[in-house]
Amino acid sequence: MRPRIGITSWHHRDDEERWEAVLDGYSRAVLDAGGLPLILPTPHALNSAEARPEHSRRACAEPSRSGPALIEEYLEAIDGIIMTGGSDIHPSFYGQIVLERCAEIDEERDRFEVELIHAARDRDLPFFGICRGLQVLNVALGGSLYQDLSYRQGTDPLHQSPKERRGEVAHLVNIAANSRLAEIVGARQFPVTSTHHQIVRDLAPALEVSAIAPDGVIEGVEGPGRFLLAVQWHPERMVARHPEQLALFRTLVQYADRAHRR
Ligand SMILES: [Mn+2]
Repeated sequence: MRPRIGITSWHHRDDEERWEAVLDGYSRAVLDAGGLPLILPTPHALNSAEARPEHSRRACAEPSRSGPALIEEYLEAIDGIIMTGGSDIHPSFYGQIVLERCAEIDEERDRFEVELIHAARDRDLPFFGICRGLQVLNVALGGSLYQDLSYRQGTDPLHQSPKERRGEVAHLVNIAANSRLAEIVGARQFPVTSTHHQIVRDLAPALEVSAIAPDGVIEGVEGPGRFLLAVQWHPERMVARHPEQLALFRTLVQYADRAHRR
């Protein structure tokens, strides 16, 4: 069996219905890299108790403990995780109030993904974060964010590039020597897409910077364990024109394969 890669998903609600979805670039890249993509819906079991008004006023920095059994079942079913892009994590997770330029927030997904990160760390499950996935990883491990790039002096507005959807290059990143990322991509500098409007402020103590933009914005992080890596750009949107980006997915799948066979 191919190594099974869990892919976190986005959900959208209107008055009557709720969708669970994710851009197909993630699952295509996992398939191309030799893995089996499995989309992970945000569990409703985590949400029901939290949805009550008396709970919604509570600081959401305290993660829900109502669904750990379900998260353990998810982790039993997968060998590695891709934490995907999406909306902004609630600033209370890193001790801030919501500022004016903070965008859409999905607290259900925030709670699920923060718990998923801790449970995956307990199992040393291979983890690859993309865009929001990098930000949630940093916050879950004790770091913080700028809620909008305009709140950080000297930040290039190009990070929020309208070309993103077409997978077009927005800026370069410089890769840290001796990092796992440098080993994977075999380069010290390369061009990336960029559509994020939030950026890392304080890096979580367990993480190290592995890629940085010319204006100093953190674009890649990695940490201890079998495989813990995250990037701020969208490799799943780049693989068609920049096949070297597939190496990131291949490496995740290789480590997931070892996890699978342990
Ligand atoms: Mn960027």
